[in-house]
Amino acid sequence: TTQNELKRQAARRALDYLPNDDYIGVGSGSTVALFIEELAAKKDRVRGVVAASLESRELLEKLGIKVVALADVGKLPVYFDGADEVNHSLQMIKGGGAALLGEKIVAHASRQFICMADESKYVSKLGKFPLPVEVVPFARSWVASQLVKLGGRPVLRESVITRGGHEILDVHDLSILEPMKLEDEINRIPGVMENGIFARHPADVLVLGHADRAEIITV
Ligand code: DER
Repeated sequence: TTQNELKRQAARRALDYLPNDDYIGVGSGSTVALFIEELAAKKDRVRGVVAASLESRELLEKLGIKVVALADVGKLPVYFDGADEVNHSLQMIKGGGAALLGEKIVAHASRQFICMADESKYVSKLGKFPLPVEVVPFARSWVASQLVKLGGRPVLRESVITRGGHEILDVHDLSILEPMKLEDEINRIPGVMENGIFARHPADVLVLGHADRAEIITV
């Protein structure tokens, strides 16, 4: 079974959480792309979709699924997104797709967060995946020095400017023992726009793709 089949397994099962005739939010990545493809067959059940990333918005529009702005819908009942890592408390590291600022905003504007991932993303401790940190470009070097003090090894993600006009530092070698504390600590560094630790607002449900089936994990 290829990783893509595991992702599709999770994406298909995540669709069971689609509300009837309501708005939903979606994030970014290849698993979400599979979810959007599966969603197209049920698009008349969806009143509108808030896309947290430009790539997802383009895919939704290509498939004729109605896209709406967060400002027009306020609170969303449910948000569907992938993750780079998710631990057993359903706290996540996200940002592999450089859309973490939009994703954290729409996730917080949603009542329920359904995370969909292939089994390789499920870990006991976060931090093997380098932590994406979105920074204001002119502050980049100073922020990097502060992240080194936290025990990280920041690497600038080459030729990436985010939707908000910022850069991404991928921080290696962090041992993330207290995800919530580190999420807040990094966001307090002046020049940091957002970071990829989703611990304050973990997922409510994890749909984990396995070869033979999708597993539902809640905390
Ligand atoms: O960038 C993100 O947060 C994405 O959700 C990413 O973490 C998941 O990407 P994948 O589904 O392609 O593995």
